[in-house]
Amino acid sequence: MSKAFYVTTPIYYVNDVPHIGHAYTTVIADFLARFHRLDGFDTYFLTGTDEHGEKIYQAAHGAGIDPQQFCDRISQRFRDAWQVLDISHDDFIRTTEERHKAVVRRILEAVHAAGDIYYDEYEGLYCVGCERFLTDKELVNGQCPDHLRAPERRREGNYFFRMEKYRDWLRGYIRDNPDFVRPTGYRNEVLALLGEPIGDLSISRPKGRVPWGIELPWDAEHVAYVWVDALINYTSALGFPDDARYRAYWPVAQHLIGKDILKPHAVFWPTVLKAAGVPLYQHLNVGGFLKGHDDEQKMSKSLGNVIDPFEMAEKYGTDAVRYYLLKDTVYGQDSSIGEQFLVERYNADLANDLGNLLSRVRALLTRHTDGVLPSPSQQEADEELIATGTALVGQVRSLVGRLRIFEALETVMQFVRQLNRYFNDEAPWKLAKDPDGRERLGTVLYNIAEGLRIVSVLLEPAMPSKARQVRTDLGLEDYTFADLEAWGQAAPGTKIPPEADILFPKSETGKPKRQTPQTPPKKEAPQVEQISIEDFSKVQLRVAEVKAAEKVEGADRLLKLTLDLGDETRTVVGGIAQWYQPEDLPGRKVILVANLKPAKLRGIVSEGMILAAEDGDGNLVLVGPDQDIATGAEVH
Ligand code: ME8
Repeated sequence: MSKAFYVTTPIYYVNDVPHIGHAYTTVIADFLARFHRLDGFDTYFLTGTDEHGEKIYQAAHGAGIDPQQFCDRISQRFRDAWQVLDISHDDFIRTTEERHKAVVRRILEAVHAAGDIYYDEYEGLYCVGCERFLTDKELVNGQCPDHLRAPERRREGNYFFRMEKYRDWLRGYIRDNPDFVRPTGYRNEVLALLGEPIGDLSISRPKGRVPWGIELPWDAEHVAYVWVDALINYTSALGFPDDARYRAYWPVAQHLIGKDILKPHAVFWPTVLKAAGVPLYQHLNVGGFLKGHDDEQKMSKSLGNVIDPFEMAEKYGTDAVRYYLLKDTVYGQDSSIGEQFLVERYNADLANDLGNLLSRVRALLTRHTDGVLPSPSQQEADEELIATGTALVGQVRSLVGRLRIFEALETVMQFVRQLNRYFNDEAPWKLAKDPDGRERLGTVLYNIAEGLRIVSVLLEPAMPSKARQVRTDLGLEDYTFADLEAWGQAAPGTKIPPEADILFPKSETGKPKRQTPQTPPKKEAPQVEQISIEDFSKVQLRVAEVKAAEKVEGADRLLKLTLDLGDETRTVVGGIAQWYQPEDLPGRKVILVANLKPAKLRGIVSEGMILAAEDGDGNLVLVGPDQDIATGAEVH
């Protein structure tokens, strides 16, 4: 294999257990690794845990256990977490492993030998959360903006790396290599940082204060500063400098990080590599933060605003969580996430657009072609579908190459929607009833199955097991991206299995068990009385947040809701029990007709009415604000 791909995640600190932020970066790395494997790249994917330093030492102390035992325990939790999320890493490095320590010593030796290390006294503001000295400029109201704590003033004897010496060189390198740090916003941030003196970097801690680290090769009274120790993992895991993996993968190394650790990766790491005479990595890919829907801050355990990805995986399935994280965030930018949005994405893209199409085509194949993929005879009406389907892999490849992951997935989902339109336009269920329609029926069903084959391979990096299920349900095997450029590779004559589980069962989500929302059948237009704007203005509509919901005893259709309007709380009874589970409603914003005369329903006084839309089959969907807005807001 000639093409190689090497992707790394940050190695996560073991003072915290795995959370959604870790999961996010790791899922993106896994997506890229799986994508490149399917695209014929010799791929290596590294993750791991960062186990030295003051923060970990303090955490182990706090837990009252030996630091190594503490690290073993939490590191294992990361491994377990990655198993739950179906992460396909090739290696998991721990900085307390001997293979890592040896490389740290070797690289520090090289920098020392180059004359770039000296000893000095240092005084500065240290943030233990960041494990680094912060400059005055980095503080917001005297606090570290990431950890919301004031740093400590410290003075101690440290070894220093002559980082400032490499500033001009690094600035030139980043200017000449526009893709070295991406997206561009972060590249500009680094260039701005390098526009002013960056000083030298303290690379050691006296063992008397921080005993938990790797001893410096030339002074056993000091241990390596945790960031220098940690960054070196990207090379130690490859068996730097002699292993074949190092030679194969290091030249194409791509790091994935969150924006919180830009400076160590974009400034400390390249300058240390340069001083040690080691070539630089190829790309630094910087992701934004995930935030809870109303949060300004990133999610983190210490800030107490965490959504648990493992709980979500249990509830909605691993692939749904992976898909959501990849599809509803813009890589490089901050994104708001929440369970409600996950459910919406699940229902719209996965259960409806993809899952329903698969089950509809399977049902027709089973009923009308003996469960066998027919041999197609294409017509002009099929050309557009075939052209889009075969162009897809190229488009997706180009988008993923530029880390536009959500757009890549959206391009695939657009094709899924095109397949749905084709299905509806060609109406195979009607063709089945027409004695002259058999051949056309076969072609239409074949094309949908073939389209789903292409879709399944392109979705596999995001949803490995559901994508395979799409193929298994159609009797198809695995493919690579090379098999997606020509239409017709699903072999006619393939037998589909008679039974299959529903791909994305709606009931799993605890949400309405509606079928695909379809345009309501056109009814005779009812005679609707026109009203004036004055009439309408009599109706007071307000945004309300559901605080609690429960079933009304003895009434199958009714739910009793407690609504918050900001300035008051209301009880409202609504006929939505068939479509909504009570536990799914709290936190949801709805529109309330606030000045409706109270009415008694089943002994409960209902103080208003919530709005819902109804389709031709009598299914109800709650109406809510398009974006988050203050509770109590008036609707005009
Ligand atoms: O910084 N949104 O480890 P760490 C998105 N050990 N990503 C988030 C996030 C959020 N709310 N919170 C965390 C360290 N992350 C060092 C790294 S590497 C040589 C050493 C992700 O456990 C994001 O990728 O604090 C961030 O960079 C990383 O977790 C920090 O993990």
